[in-house]
Amino acid sequence: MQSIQWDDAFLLEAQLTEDEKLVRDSARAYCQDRLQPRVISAFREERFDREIMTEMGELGLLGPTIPEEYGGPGVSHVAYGLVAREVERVDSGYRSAMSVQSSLVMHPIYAYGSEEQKKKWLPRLATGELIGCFGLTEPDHGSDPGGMKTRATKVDGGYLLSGSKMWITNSPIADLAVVWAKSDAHDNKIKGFVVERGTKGFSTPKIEGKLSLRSSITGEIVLDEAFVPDENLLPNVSGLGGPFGCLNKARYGIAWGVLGAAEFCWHAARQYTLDRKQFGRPLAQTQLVQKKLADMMTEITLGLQACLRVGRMMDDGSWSPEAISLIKRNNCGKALDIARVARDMHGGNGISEEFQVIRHMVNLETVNTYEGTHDVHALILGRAQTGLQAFF
Ligand code: TGC
Ligand code: FAD
Repeated sequence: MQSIQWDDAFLLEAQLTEDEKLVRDSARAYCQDRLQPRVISAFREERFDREIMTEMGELGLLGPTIPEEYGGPGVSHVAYGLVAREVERVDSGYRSAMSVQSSLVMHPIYAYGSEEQKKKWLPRLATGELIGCFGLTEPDHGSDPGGMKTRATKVDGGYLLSGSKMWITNSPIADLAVVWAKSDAHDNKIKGFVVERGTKGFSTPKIEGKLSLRSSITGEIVLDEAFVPDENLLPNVSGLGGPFGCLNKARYGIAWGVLGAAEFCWHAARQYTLDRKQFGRPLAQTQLVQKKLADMMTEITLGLQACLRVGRMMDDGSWSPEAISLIKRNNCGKALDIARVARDMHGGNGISEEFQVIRHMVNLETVNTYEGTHDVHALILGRAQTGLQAFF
């Protein structure tokens, strides 16, 4: 028997390999030393600093699971999750930039691209020299991407892409966009295209005025007969399984990431209530506060253990998309609840940028929505156990 380690009750640390701990430690040092000092002003000014991508690239944080021959470090899915947790401990917006590049841009090029495409783009995406974005959602098709209107019309030597994508992380600063469109040359099936900056008819207006995820840049993708050459079609995938294959990876990273944000809020609430006295004693010495701290400790401990389990399943090939939906949904919902309660436990200070919990709280509203809303993942889990489709 041992006495409990309050911030690691199930000894997650002891379940990691030495390599995973090394990756995590280097990510943690970078995030605390370089990202944390920037984030309050970045959020206030709605600013994403472009150099963050090259800094992350130098440390091997972009495309962590991509093999070395294509410029990635080729580490485990668990290591990738640990990186997401450290980045999101600082801010969900920075984790967004990292996970879009890794899971939604590098992964599809790696998994569905030709050898030439992998060699051409992956090493430069891994260093952060190139930034990518992922265009699936449209103004009228969010939870139901299968209804997308964006079309690829076959012409001599390539395709003309027309349509628009909405709410696209990184699009205003992206050098290339992985765009999903229905192709007339492929029985109207969904195909993936890499659209390069500078293409005529391709523009990426910024979406202004977000009150959540303000340290991440978000935009549209507008395609007005944008010509994409044949060699930019991702040849090895067709149908919705293409984008969903990428979402599996990104949703998995998010499940770890949000617990980093939740841990920040939990630790902040614990310290604040230890320090703050009302009615002559620390707030932490009241039953209501201890119950809240106990709930935070429980949900975070359980959530991390679930992430580790699914990460090991991804590494040994026994995972399922529904297992990822389960942790994405659970951990986002729990992290959002924890952030809201931590905000409350800070009293008036809880609304100040200085204490940071409200920034995590409003960020987590987005994370609970993107990559499949909380309720859409419930429908995925409902279908998995009943065999009945309840989306429509
Ligand atoms: P459904 O009939 O379920 O499936 C159609 C085809 O897709 C395949 N599939 C999957 N394949 C791999 N992994 C998965 N997770 C898959 N889910 C489905 C499926 O096998 C089928 O293949 P085939 O060959 O038989 O055709 O499709 P549906 O139209 O009924 O879909 C329903 C639903 C709700 C599950 C789905 O559309 C959904 O998940 N909606 C949520 C949309 C979403 O997550 N969008 C994310 C946009 S990207 C984003 O938010 C990035 S934010 C990034 C950041 O900043 O961090
Ligand atoms: P809707 O689908 O209109 O949903 C609205 C509400 O209806 C939700 O509560 C939902 O749960 C509910 N609902 C929907 N269908 C059902 C149903 N059948 N039954 C019951 N309830 C239902 N997309 C990308 O492609 N790339 C990106 O990089 C990207 N980045 C994003 C960044 C930000 C900051 C944000 C906010 C979004 C981003 N998205 C991105 C889009 C995101 O994935 C979508 O917002 C999300 O999938 C939900 O789609 P929607 O906004 O159209 O909402």
